[in-house]
Amino acid sequence: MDSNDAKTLDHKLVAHKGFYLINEIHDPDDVDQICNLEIRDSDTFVVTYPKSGTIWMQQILLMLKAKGDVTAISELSNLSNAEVIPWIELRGNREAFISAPTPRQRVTHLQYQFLPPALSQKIGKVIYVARNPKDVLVSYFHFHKIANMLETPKSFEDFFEKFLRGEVFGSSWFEHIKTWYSHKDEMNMLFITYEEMIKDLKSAVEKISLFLGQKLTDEQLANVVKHSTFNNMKRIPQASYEQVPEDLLSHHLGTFMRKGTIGDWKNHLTVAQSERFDEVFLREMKDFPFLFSWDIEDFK
Ligand code: PPS
Repeated sequence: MDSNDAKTLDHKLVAHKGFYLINEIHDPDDVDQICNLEIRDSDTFVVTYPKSGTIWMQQILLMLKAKGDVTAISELSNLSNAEVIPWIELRGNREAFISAPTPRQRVTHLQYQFLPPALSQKIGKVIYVARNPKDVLVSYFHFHKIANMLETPKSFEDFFEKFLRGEVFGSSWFEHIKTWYSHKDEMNMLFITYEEMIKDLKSAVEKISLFLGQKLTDEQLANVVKHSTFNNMKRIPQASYEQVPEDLLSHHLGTFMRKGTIGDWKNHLTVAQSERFDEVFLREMKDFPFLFSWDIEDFK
């Protein structure tokens, strides 16, 4: 057995109520308690399927809160973005949420069923960030190569099949988006896409600030945009995840901030894989009232 096999055997997913969690960093009993949390109107949950723009949204929310003043996170704070806007499902984070000061902002990859039902009574806010699933698949494949809590993919082909079967943390991309979207009108939900953020970050940031009721001047909004671009985020260690300890992320094997674009799937999927993906997509998403962007050229 080589070291790669050992890693594959050691880091397994755990199926919990039809949803895959990561053994090492999630506790199913704790995750079950999340739905009992008391929600305030001022709470915001950013909901994403993995690799859809979570850390980008963390940065935008933090910059909005700081009214565009990047020194608030880059020089003054030694806390990473993940510590300021943490994942609610990580071990220990649920309890910290209870005593956290208002406004509480959290991110989550969980399915709808695990979140407090109060969200469906329009208490608190939800920002759902969606990304075209071919790019999610590719980003997730590369992330599996650097994330030590996840199985190292045997090959792209193998990961492709696992993703389509939903045998990854987050389970099925299709179920995740369809379930959350089906509850959209019951919630205070902003549904936004990674692609529209790429296309016009300024409009996206304005939309988010309006949704959160945060009033910023044009200059402050311009600064939020400036410090949330891919290239600028890369330079902020708190935002780019380069501070994550090496035992969790093998930084020498790749970066969290990898490509940050639309259509990288074209460099990975064969024509046959793309056609198979399209078949599944058409079957699964036929009633979904939304069109995705698959190519950066769509915006040129
Ligand atoms: S995770 O692990 O689920 O929290 O990952 P997540 O943050 O959801 O997604 C990571 C991908 O988002 C890209 N990213 C960005 N793209 C454009 N602009 C900005 N500012 C930005 N910040 C993060 C990141 O590069 C990952 O995508 P890929 O395709 O791998 O580059």
